[in-house]
Amino acid sequence: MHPTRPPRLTPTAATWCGLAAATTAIGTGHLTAALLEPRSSPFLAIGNAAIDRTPEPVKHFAITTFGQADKTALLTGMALVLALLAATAGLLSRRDPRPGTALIAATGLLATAAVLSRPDIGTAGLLAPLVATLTGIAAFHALHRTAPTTTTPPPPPAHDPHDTLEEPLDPALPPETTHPDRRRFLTTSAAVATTAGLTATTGALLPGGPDTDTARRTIARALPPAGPPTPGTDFADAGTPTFITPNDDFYRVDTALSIPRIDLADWRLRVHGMVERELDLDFTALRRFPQTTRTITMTCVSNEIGGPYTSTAEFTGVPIRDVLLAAGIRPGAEQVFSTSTDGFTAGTPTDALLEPERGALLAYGMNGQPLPAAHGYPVRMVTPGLYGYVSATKWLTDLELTTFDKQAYWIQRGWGRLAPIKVQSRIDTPGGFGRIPAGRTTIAGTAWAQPIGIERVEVRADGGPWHTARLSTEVNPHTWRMWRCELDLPPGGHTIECRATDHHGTTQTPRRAPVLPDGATGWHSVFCTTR
Ligand SMILES: Nc1nc2c(c(=O)[nH]1)N[C@H]1C(S)=C(S)[C@@H](COP(=O)(O)O)O[C@H]1N2
Ligand SMILES: [Mo]
Repeated sequence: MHPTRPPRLTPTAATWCGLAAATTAIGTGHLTAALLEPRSSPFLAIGNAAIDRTPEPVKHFAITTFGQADKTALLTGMALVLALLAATAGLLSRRDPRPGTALIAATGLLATAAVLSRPDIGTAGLLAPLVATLTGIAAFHALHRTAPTTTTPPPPPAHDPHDTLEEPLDPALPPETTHPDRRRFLTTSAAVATTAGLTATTGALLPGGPDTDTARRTIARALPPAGPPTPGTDFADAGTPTFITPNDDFYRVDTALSIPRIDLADWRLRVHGMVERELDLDFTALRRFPQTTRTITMTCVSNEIGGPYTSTAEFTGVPIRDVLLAAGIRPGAEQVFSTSTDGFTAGTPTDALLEPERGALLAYGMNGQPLPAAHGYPVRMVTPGLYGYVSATKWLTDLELTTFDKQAYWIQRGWGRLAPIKVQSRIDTPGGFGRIPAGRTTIAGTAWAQPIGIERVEVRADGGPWHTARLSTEVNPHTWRMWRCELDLPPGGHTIECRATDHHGTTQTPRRAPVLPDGATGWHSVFCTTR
């Protein structure tokens, strides 16, 4: 009699055990986090840790390729990797649940480490990854015990049927799938799948954070209402953006996978380091400084030539300068090192923040509304003329006056320490590879050169003479200007180019440079066909 081989789970059953257990773990972990401390979600913490550790070129690729959807892309990728891990855990455990259990536990440990690496997370944050790991293992065992098994050894490797250590198949022993307790397996599966589905959806649907509505109304009362659009400040009818970007359309770039939710009552701004006296301001104390509203165009260093990462809003807040002067700056404090609740940091030259005409703000209002959560609620920095990564920390809680020895988030990753915005212009219409009627054609677009301001924009077709474009009314040198120009285009293919000049006479260079390390240069060109 042939020795009977120990029963093994069928591959399908093994894969199902792994996948169902992993989904349960993710669901219960996410729900526990949503109830206790949203930032401790194991799934999101792994994603955040991945963002912080992603090599710079990949991160840049993600921002420019997926744009505002970069986070969805990351989460989808993570879900795929986790599904693969889960299936592996199942398939490794066809004979014995221990290898899969070990893999789930190891992933749980990884998630715990990821949660702990988030700033500002107390020990309560440990509960979510713990619950996830334990429920994952429990579900795995419950399913594994009742799953259908087979006594058939795996077929010998296809490449050489003789090169195998497996004993030959006994023709007297036909492949046989045994299912000791089909009913229990089905009920367990249904229970596990329901738990996974319910916890994941509830976790995702819970607001996951403090109720900010009342606080938002308080802030809203302090804000000047957004004024009517100033006539002549854009050529939206010709295809440019509107001069003021509605909050919902304002570009968003940050490393936060889940948007930090801050309770205004808990919010503090600490000003410390090389100062005469430390400040610890709550929102009421911040509001005692004089309030101002300034129209500012923000620009991201990751904006490619012709790219969309620039927007304009009326920001309301208090001048950073006033707050810094209240703290008293000691000599040698080269930079103001700002920190957000989610651990992002930026270093802004102290001198830039002290220039009265630059007018950097600690902003809490945006276009007459309290700052939207995605744009830094309750308080963020906005500094005209500097790219956002060195000057626009959202969810701000800490300003430290220090030297440039201390390196902020993107500086550690190879980006430039000083990041003045470069003079730029962009063609908004016609769009690239557009087909338009031949003859008189309107070319229109956007130009910016904060904090100096746009003096002139020129346009040309097919390398011909430059034509000076008509500019929209200048609101202030810290904002973009729209331009338009009529060109005669005969039928055929045309390359349109534009270049801007700032009020100091600096003209945008044609030399192409990538966004790394301190912002792209070059002329934007679009190719269109006229008929
Ligand atoms: N906390 C935090 N603040 C941040 C960032 C971030 O990743 N985290 N990104 C910065 C960058 S690179 C830019 S360009 C601006 C973008 O601000 P917005 O998303 O409101 O447009 O925010 C800055 N402030
Ligand atoms: Mo940015």
